[in-house]
Amino acid sequence: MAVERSLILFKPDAVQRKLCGELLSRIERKGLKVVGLKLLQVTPELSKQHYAEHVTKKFYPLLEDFITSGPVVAVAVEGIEAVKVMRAMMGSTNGRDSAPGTIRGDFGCSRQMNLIHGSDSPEAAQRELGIYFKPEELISWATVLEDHITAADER
Ligand code: IDP
Ligand code: MG
Repeated sequence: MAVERSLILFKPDAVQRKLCGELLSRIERKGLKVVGLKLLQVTPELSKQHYAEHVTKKFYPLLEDFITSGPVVAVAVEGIEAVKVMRAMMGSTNGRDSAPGTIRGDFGCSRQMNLIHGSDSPEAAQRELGIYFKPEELISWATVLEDHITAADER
């Protein structure tokens, strides 16, 4: 199975609500590996680049206002099928519909202010990681716990 990387953002609402530690803790406890991490301010230009697929949509101006309203935490997450695993942990887009146990289901009740972004495919992840991280900011490292997180035939 493929080891993937996903671009995760803790959105401005998560930073404002002091939930970054909780969200990072969930990622770590799941067994995923953090290979990049930074606090940054998203600019309107960066928002348009990131959300290129949504720029022409009616809700985009509100999304840009929201994502540029304060700092975000960008996290590069690595693991077997990391894209799918993160999307499942995040829950569906609207926090009011997200299942309890998911990040959006446990902490959110908004469609827009839904705490976290996660790439929706390995191809999107590659593009988005390139927007938020320079190659040298992504660090490959080995964990001694690997043997206790996945079986040899899954790697
Ligand atoms: P996703 O984050 O679950 O992949 P997308 O449909 O890709 O959801 O939308 C990107 C982001 O835009 C959402 O996470 C949410 O913050 C915001 N958003 C999506 N749909 C709406 C809407 O109808 N109104 C306002 N904001 C929206
Ligand atoms: Mg999306």
